[in-house]
Amino acid sequence: MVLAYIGLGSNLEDPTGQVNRAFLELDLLADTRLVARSALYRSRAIGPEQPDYINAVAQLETRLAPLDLLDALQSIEQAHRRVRLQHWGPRTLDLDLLLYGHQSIQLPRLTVPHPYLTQRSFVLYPLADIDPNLQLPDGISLQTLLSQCPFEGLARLPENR
Ligand code: A4P
Ligand code: MG
Repeated sequence: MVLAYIGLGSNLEDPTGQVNRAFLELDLLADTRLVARSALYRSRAIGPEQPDYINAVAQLETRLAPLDLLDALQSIEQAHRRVRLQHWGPRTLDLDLLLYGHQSIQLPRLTVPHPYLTQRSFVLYPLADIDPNLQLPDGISLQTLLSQCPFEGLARLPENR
């Protein structure tokens, strides 16, 4: 069993509903259990001009190998009828594999930790909801990353929305 963290993001077609459904779908994956979920955050989009995102993080316990987990995440994205039109463009659902245990993975299809994790407030603050004492595979602590990453552009939504 490995603990994995998934970043969820949506900015089209009822983003809050997309993200809440994705949490349920993650829990239903084979050999996988949703252990914890962060609050939902509204965040200003990075990239081209587009609507605000709803972002969150899920903590999973899984027996799936990293590439099998990536396949599973992409099949959930497909089920949300995501269309890839533009790099960093708007999307109904984006699922990023942020962390997979303490492993560093460099494969053509998969880089873990996720390359932008360390700079993105909409990933770091939700991660801290789940485990404020988290450490990355290279030994850097989440608290250090948070101290370098302003909360700017982010709003934590009240529960049950
Ligand atoms: N891939 C490699 N490593 C990973 C990983 N750790 N997790 C590959 C997931 N996928 C990974 O991804 C392209 C390819 O990356 C996949 O086929 C997979 O093999 P994609 O999701 O098709 O493309 P993308 O999402 O457009 O590009 P990218 O670089 O993944 O963008 P991001 O980093 O996901 O950024 N602003 C706000 N406020 N909130 C957001 O959530 N998201 C984005 C997208 C831009 N701006 C945002 C947000
Ligand atoms: Mg992505």
